[in-house]
Amino acid sequence: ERILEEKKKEVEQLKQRRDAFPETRAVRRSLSQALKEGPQQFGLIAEVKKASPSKGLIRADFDPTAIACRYASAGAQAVSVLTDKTFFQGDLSYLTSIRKVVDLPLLRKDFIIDRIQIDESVAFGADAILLIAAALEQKQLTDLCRYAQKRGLEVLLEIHTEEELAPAIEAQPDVIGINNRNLHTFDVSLDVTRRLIRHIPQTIPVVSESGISTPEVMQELQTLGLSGVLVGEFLMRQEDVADGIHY
Ligand code: IGP
Repeated sequence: ERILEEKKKEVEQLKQRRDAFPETRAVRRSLSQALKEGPQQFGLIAEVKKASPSKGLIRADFDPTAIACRYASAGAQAVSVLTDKTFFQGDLSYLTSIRKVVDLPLLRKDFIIDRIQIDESVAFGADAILLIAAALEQKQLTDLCRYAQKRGLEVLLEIHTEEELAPAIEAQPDVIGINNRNLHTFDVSLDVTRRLIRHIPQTIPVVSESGISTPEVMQELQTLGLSGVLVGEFLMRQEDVADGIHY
């Protein structure tokens, strides 16, 4: 709730300052396609994440472009970039600087509640955005999803409960993310993925997010029919982030 309050203020400021965002490149990388390019069609979205509300500072020696390069050379299929400043110590400029050195699809990880943030994501070079079912009403969810797709971005729609399943499928995102972390309590359990995956049509690619670190878990998730995983903290805690990536 605190994060969303802060986002509303940011959006208001953004609307004040608005001098149309410059048009950027037309060619975008597809996140959903990239997932299929992983070994056995199981993809890794590697996250650039300096800090979080649940863990505080995760990595002191933090160089976003160097980290993204290591992810790319170690074989990740996509890079997730935290752009929220206040709670995750991220920055929108990381998208632009990573774009210059890495050719993988870039997912903008933030709390998107307004179309203007989608225009901003396009301008800063994102290929995909995150939408969080728990943060949006059904109408908003569907509207933001359509709008992003119209602007050429893919949408990764994140869910955490059974109740969020139907609205999420209704919105027709490109990828569904099952977040193992409860955003209110910060509890993490892989059971969330084990439970929810059974109810999602096989035509939609699904990734499991949060708290993933071992090859055994990756193997299990693949057996359950997931298309990939999104991993942040575990990779960010390796001295060389590439050391965390092994198939
Ligand atoms: C990554 P982890 O436990 O591997 O660092 O988790 C990712 O799932 C997490 O950063 C995340 C997130 C979010 C961050 C999932 N949903 C929404 C910000 C906003």
